Amino acid sequence: MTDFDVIIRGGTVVTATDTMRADVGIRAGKIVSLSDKLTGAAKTIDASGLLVMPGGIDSHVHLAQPAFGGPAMADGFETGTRSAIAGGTTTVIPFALQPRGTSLRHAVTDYHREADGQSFCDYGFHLIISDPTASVLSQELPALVDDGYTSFKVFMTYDDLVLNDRQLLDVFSCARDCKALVMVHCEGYDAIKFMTERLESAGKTAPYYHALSRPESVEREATHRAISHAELTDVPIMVVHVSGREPMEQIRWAQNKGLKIYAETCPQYVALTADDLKGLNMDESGGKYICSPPPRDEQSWDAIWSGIQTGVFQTFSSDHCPFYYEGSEGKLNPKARTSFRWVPNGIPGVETRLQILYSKGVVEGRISVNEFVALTSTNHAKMYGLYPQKGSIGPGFDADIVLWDPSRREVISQSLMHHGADYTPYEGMAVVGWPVMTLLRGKVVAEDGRITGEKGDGQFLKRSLSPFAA
Ligand code: DUC
Ligand code: ZN
Ligand code: ZN
Repeated sequence: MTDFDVIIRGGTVVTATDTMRADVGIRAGKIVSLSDKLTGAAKTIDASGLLVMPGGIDSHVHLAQPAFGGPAMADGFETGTRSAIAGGTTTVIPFALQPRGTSLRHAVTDYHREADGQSFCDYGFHLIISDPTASVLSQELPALVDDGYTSFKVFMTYDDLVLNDRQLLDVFSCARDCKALVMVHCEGYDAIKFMTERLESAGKTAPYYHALSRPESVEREATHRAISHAELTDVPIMVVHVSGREPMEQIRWAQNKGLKIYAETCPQYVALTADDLKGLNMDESGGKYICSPPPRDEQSWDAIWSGIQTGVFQTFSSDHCPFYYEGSEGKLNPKARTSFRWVPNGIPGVETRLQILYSKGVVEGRISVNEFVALTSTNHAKMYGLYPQKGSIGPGFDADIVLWDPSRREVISQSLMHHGADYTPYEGMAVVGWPVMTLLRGKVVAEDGRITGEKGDGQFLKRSLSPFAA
């Protein structure tokens, strides 16, 4: 009889608050002991020279979701979660999207069908509300929140998803009653439509014009509007995928005013720029980088870092929203070649999120390793009702762990990826720091680029209410 199923020996344990030399003892999928020296396990993993950190939690990924008005996604649950564990992420929170005119409960059932038995990592669902009818607001949402779907997402743009101001206010007010947390996509619908039509009539249809069709002012205006609606309805909100200084400053202003406005940013806003979208026509690679909000410029990177360093942002998520580049379902599909307007919006990134933040953040001296853990794991667990089951290393937490080689140098490339997409937007980026082993509830599910877990290892997570929504 051994005391532990697994001991992780000789590593440096890093949490959001502490860094310590300790062995980690695991039993029945849970961390049960942290101590100077542990013995007596069926399996011992040598972590000398490695950081032992909580598995990444990526609270913003899209899997098996029909495109925002276009082709099928490159990742369902099998490939998307396989990519997650290869990159050191052990929990993802994708979205169950309500198509207009349908019930949200049906949408949730459909997404469960996609995920159940297919997932390599644990998962929950946020609810995308595109049709806030009286019955959705008064019956479906309260019942779904009770069932563990404790966060919503609403859009201020996209033909099929946009909510008008009255609808936003109705959803915010419902969230206040249900104690759910609302994530808001802040870009103004009419301004984007106006700019898109103007650019197209001037023949400006190449991928780069996607960025010009939705400049930072469009995001700033919508961010301010969402904040004002949140203030009016007295409800906390999470502004997702913030791309640059102007929206960030709106959030900082609101936070300084005492409003409960939270914010997320993503790798593309510290690693890509609108120049990546440049290309004379669709055959050049610009379309690979089309996502919304679009990447801005290097001054925006500095602004985002200042927001990270001063606590404006609580979470760093991938916004993994993968489409193929080639082929009839890809960003180069025939209709998409006629204008940037038809290129599906989104890029893959669940597998490279941690490496980009570690390299640009910790290695380049912008954040501490403890802040890295907070931004990639702990804060997501706290924000979305998974704490203290997930998000740290200590007795009682699920043994979701990434062993991290802090000095390993790699160059990100499609050949290393496990996602379904046929490219990575970060191709050629040199990074320092790489995940070498991922454990999900005590089981080794990825090791040095090899997947050792199985489809179906991942479990659905019924989430508690967010303490940040209260
Ligand atoms: N919003 C997202 O959250 N992801 C991808 C595209 C988008 O508009
Ligand atoms: Zn969005
Ligand atoms: Zn997204």
